Amino acid sequence: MRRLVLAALAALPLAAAAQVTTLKIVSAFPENSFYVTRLNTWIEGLNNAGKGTLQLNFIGGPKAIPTFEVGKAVSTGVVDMAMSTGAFYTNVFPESDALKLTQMPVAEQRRNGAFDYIQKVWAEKGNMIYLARVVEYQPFHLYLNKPIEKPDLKGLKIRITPVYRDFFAALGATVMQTAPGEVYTALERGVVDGYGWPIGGIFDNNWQERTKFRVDPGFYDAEVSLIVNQDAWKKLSPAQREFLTSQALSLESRNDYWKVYGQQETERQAKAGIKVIKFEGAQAKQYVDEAYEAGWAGIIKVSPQHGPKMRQLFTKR
Ligand code: 173
Repeated sequence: MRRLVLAALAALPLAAAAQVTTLKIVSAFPENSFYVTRLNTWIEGLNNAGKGTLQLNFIGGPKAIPTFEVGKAVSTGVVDMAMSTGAFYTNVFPESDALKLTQMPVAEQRRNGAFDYIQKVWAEKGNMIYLARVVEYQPFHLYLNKPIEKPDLKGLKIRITPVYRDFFAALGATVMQTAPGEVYTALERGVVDGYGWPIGGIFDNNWQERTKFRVDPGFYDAEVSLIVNQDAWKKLSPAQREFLTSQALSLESRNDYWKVYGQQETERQAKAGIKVIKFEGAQAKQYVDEAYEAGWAGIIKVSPQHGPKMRQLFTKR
């Protein structure tokens, strides 16, 4: 009897060691993008700190799971986690694209009820835990190879994702959706006259070689976040959940970095010879106002249930 107890006790540390969980994570952005570089640095730190508890296994980018399939893969548990933007998984639930419209930092969203609301919708409609926003302070811009004199895109073919669809269509553009990985080829072949993208990142895949103009001002705020399959999340122990949350929060708390990155990328674009088409004064205000009007109209149309509440929570008063 005593022997049995001792044997059971001796087995305990082994049982505890067996509690290491490895989660599979993918990126909806290309393997060689700066977003992924930063993600991998974070994963490395997490894996060091999480020895014996929790490990992340980076499976890859769109070569592993295509950009617009990543949300489904997380929702169904094909992978446990992803770094994506909501625009890439409107095929799971359409509210996902609303995160581009937030007008306050995610730290404030965590205080004003916006974050709680996002978590509720993501869990109910996407079977996802919305863990942390890892990109912000990155306005979107329109990049062009043909000049325009006013906010009028008639006769122009523009590469989009759901992020820009309603706004660029409202300005008269013919729109064509592609994943980031297909932008260079579309520009090279002249299939599009321009594209939407945030202020940072166009150099990652050499788009500067095929870009003549950037239109200012920017609009919205690029959102890239970490999402977790809800079933995988529930299987984690409280300690593992706490660890993953604190690691994600640590990355999120360093989002001020994106302000510096935006500055650097603006300068780099100028050095690369990209000219700025700048709307000013009332025209600039009208351009940005129209972006938000068109964006919200699109969200509310597909989600009369959550759109109005999100608009209220996401809009700066
Ligand atoms: O692919 C895109 O243009 C897009 O929707 C996006 C969203 C967030 C960050 C970068 C790009």
